[in-house]
Amino acid sequence: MDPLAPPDLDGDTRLLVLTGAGVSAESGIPTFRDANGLWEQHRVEDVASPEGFAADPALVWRFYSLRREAAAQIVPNAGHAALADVERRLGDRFLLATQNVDGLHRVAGSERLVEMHGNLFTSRCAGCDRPPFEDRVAHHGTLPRCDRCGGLLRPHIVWFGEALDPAVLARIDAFIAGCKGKRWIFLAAGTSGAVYPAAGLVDRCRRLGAETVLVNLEAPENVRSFGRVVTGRSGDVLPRLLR
Ligand code: BV8
Ligand code: ZN
Repeated sequence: MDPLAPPDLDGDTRLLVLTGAGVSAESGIPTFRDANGLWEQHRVEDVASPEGFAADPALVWRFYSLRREAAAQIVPNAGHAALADVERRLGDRFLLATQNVDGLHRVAGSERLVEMHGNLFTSRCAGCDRPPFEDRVAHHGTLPRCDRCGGLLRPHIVWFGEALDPAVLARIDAFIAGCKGKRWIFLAAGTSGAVYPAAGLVDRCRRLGAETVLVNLEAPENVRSFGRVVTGRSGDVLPRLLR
């Protein structure tokens, strides 16, 4: 069998996609857990947790400001484009849940998209409940403060130990509920399956009858949960698999 034979997406088949840092790696954004990944230079607890932010908000703002500046120079790759194309073909039979915070899926044209872990170019106030707002500024040195309450601004990112946005989880749950009794596929691309609740999606979808496909550079922690594994670079594999 052709390892890149496209899954049958005709008729009424639904497709739920989960992407991770490996999809953006092809655009030049470092992943988290690969060699010289982001977590090699920083302890997760120091830069991606509420405790870390409370202890040293300047360090956290430096970490996210550097990523904000780097991501602003990056363009989507063929993997992002392939996902935007298949969304146009499937319409409401498609949903993309990304763990990535770099915004590249939206730049590539994805609209049926939920950002599970937030967005690099959005900030919110840690001191009041003003709505999150677009913020492309790199805050080096000075700590940005809310012009309403004077509280500290923070990146609108889901840190470890923080709950995901209930609205995001509700959109994923609604899509999965809509697949009941239908033929559907869960496709994960470029993710190490290390972070929950995102990493738990494959088992949940498989138990509910989905075909499960993984596109990854190497076998991740939860590789055994997938019915089909296509090893390779997401920028090469996704355009061919989803053609
Ligand atoms: C929560 C923001 C509860 C930071 C991130 C069970 C249930 C619920 C929670 C937990 C649980 N068990 C443990 C927990 C706690 C924790 C967790 O999962 N810890 C892990 C480490 C064990 N989970 C949480 O804290 C979550 N919160 O559930 O809270 C709660 C409930 C109610 C009330 C209060 C609390 C929050 C998790 C979100 C954390 N934030 N991001 C930031 O981005 O700055 S997670 C972070 O890791 C990124 O978002 C990233 O997307 C994510 C996963 O990493 P990957 O995307 O997979 O990237 P990685 O580098 O790991 O892997 C890349 C893969 O790509 C590799 O496999 C590589 O081989 C491959 N690859 C590389 N290049 C390519 C490629 N593949 C293809 N092509 C290529 N070219
Ligand atoms: Zn405020």
